[in-house]
Amino acid sequence: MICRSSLLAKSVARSISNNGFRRLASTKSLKETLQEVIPAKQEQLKKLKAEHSQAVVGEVKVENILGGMRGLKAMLWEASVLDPNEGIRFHGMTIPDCQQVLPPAPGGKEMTAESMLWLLLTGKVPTPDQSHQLSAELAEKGELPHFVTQLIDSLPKTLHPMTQLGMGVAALNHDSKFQAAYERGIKKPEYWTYTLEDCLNLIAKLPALAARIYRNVYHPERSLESVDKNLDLVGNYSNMLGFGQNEHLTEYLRLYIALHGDHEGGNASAHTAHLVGSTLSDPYISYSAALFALAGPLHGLANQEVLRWQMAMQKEIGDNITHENIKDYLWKTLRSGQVVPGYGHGVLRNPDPRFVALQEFCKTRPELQASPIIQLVQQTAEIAPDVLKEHGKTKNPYPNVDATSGCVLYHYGLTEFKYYTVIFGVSRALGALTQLVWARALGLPLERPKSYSMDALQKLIKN
Ligand code: FAM
Repeated sequence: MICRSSLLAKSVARSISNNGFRRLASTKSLKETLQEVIPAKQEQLKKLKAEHSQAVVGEVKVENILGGMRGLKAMLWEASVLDPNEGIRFHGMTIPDCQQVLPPAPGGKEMTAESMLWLLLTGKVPTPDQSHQLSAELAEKGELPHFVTQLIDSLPKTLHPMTQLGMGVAALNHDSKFQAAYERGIKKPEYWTYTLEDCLNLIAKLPALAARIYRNVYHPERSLESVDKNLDLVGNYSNMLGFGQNEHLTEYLRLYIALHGDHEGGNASAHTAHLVGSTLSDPYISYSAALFALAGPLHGLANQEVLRWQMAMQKEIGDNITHENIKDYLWKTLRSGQVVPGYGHGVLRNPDPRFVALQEFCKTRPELQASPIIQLVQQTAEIAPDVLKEHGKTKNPYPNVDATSGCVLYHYGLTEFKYYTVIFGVSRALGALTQLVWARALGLPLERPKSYSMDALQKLIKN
């Protein structure tokens, strides 16, 4: 299977290349590949500044200022761009493109987190060898320092797993190469190499950290597997969570983590990482801050909320699941002033292609098709858009990725839904940390938008 999928990845990547769309990376290492692509991007930025600094790409309306900056074109983000109608593209590639060409883990079918990370960082499709070498490099760096395991083990198990994750990630900055180099007084063009080192080190350690939190909070009686040098990042994560024998769940996690890796820059977690990183904070504390943005119910916590809500619906409806019953429950949620979790989006105006990709995964597995909670999620997704349209507030009445991400975990036995946002946090590191490398490579400045009070705004409008 691995040979077939490797060959497929190579041939598809070449055909994409022939369309002038994407180039298969050479045999170079990740750092060498980056070294190769950075000068052209630096040149592009220089040209943009020199030739187009005064070009107008949009306008700022009062509604943007009052409306959480929705829709403002005000951020540079290299790895992905989100189109309101068609969804996310990673360096121009859609999710199905990525599923076709990004190398899977040995014996698996779904793209690995490493191959997605390589694409996000370099804009190139890695060869299977490159992806596996990156897996080996990450596994080599994967164990946690003793003081972090002590810190995590000392936390009360009643502390939310996301708070624990953010604390653990922040503590890892003790060993930041970027911070140490900055204190030594390195030059600006060298910033990105130390940032890359920190980012890879952090991504490598996230599975051990996240799995330790899971073990401590939910299964303190279990021993923890150590990092297996022969496994990919997600293979190790699944193994340390205690699901290493469940190949279906491991494959689902691979897909989920890769396609959740980046969603352009304006979402709250990615933006937070960028903002904090723009002060030259190291990647650990920048990403720790991002995790606390992710922990809000309107953002990453939605996946925990969806499952809680769907199970409450299941309990109330019982075995009598009908179109009318689901519709009534949706209205009951809306009339009580709550949002329907898993629906709506700040940018998207169509069903989320990540939702579609996860649904496709479900369709290929009979056990998932037979699962009552997955069936309920699917039925809800058919009914909710019309209800939300009739309700009339939501700009996007369609399901987002979180409408479905948790129910598959639940079916396969990862039933502790308070933990789900941690998995999102492991995933989102791929994109947010990629941008930190690019921000240093391009020498992006401190982020500092201008704010106004309402009085000052009214004065501005009058003038
Ligand atoms: N259910 C009920 N009302 C909703 C709604 C939903 N799913 N989505 C939006 N609305 C309401 C919203 O609260 C707002 O009402 P008010 O005018 O009274 O404040 C109105 O519709 C207009 O909102 P919008 O412009 O359509 O959405 P926003 O850009 O303000 O917010 C979301 C976007 C995602 C925060 C919002 O759709 C929401 O709360 N969805 C439910 C939570 C959720 O699924 N979050 C996960 C998002 C996901 F992509 C992620 O980050 N992982």
